[in-house]
Amino acid sequence: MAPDASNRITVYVATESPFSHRVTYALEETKITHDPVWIDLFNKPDWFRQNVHGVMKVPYLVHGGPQLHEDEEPGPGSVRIPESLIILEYLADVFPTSGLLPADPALRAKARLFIQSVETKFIPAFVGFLFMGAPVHAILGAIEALQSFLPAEGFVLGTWSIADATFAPFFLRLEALLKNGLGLYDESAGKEAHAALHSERFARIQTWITDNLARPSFKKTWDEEHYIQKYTQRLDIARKTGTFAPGLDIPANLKQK
Ligand SMILES: N[C@@H](CCC(=O)N[C@@H](CS)C(=O)NCC(=O)O)C(=O)O
Repeated sequence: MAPDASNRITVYVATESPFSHRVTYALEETKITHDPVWIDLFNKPDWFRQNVHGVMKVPYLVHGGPQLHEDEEPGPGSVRIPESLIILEYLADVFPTSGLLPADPALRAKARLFIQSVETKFIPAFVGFLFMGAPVHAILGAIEALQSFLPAEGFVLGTWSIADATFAPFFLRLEALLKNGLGLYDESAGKEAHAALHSERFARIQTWITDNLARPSFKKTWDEEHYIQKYTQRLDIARKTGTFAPGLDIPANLKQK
């Protein structure tokens, strides 16, 4: 799906960022032509703050105008959108036949309920478990709640939609971190979480993630080895500075873990 030369889509994204991955996965899935600009989160360029997005967070979408050089300021007529979920909904609105969201209002409502559960239950539990010493049952409970949305087979709505794109990047990152023992949780809690996720209790979510991984769009946008390398780097910095990301300070007693 190609926008004309004067109506480009630019996405500012970072390879390791699960929020960015939501957007790159969805864009690849629909084959909407887009120009990615890769931001190094360890060394955010000044032009990103000055010319593009003062808040300096990714993902960030610019729609409209000609193709941008990476440090160029978007033109005044372009649409500029932060926040991964708002970007996904915007793309679904602008490209209604792209398969991002079905037309059926009941299915759209189900997608939004799933997304709300990802945002309000899973993400706080994910951050709590990985960085704050929260108990393992909270994250497992949040994943179980998401699993309960899944039909007997296929994706959240049966066919693939942005609902799947909101959660798969996080679930795979969690699996990769647990497998590698990375995070500020106790070793025993990590092993418990990993074993539980591979038990019968989570069999359905495992087939769902396998189905996501099998999609060319997901394969193209996910590099586990690269993610682990970036995450290890970030964890080292967090242990030294006490901050994992802007607004995410880690408790002093967990820094040695
Ligand atoms: N709620 C935002 C969260 C975006 C976010 O926190 N992005 C992180 C990367 S995963 C970021 O840009 N952090 C800035 C930094 O690490 O300096 C969304 O859904 O897009």
